Amino acid sequence: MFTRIDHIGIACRNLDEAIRFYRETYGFEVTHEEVNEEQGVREAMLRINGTDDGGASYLQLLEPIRDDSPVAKFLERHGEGVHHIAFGTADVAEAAATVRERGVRVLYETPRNGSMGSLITFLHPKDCGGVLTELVQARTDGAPSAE
Ligand code: MC0
Repeated sequence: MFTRIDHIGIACRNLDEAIRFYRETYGFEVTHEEVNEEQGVREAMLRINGTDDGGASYLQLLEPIRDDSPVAKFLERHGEGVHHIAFGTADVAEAAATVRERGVRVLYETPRNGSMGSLITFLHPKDCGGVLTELVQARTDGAPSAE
């Protein structure tokens, strides 16, 4: 069902400072930046490695653009740090249905738009041992846009 770690999402208060840390400390470069209005974030994707399913694994740095967004609430409660993990799949709707059948709450009825044209959904952290978990169908997996 899942074929890679698609990304690890990291909540930060200042995206430019976080990007600088990852570049100057580890040499990771930003391969993509965008604003996702629906999710309330400005984000940067740092490609770490390719994966044998033809996709890639990234670090995703997330800065909130609204005080009522999930990342803003997380920062207020927990401070900066790992916000979620994301598994890559060739079919996010099918993977979500399978996980739902196994008793985990899927947060979206239908997949929404994620980074770089991907389709995404989230699993409730309280059903996943305290880990907010995202499922990602990358555009390279043949994902159509949710719009
Ligand atoms: C909240 N909780 C978390 C958590 N966020 N636990 C682990 N990791 C997180 N990231 C816990 C809280 O501590 C709390 O537990 C309980 O969940 C309820 O949290 P809340 O913030 O009071 O309440 P809700 O229900 O309003 O929100 C939680 C929920 C929300 C997970 C449903 O954050 C959500 O819908 N997240 C999915 C969307 C998202 O995170 N988007 C941002 C990334 P206690 O024990 O204190 O009650 S966007 C993204 O990543 C995109 C662009 C992409 O990848 O392409």
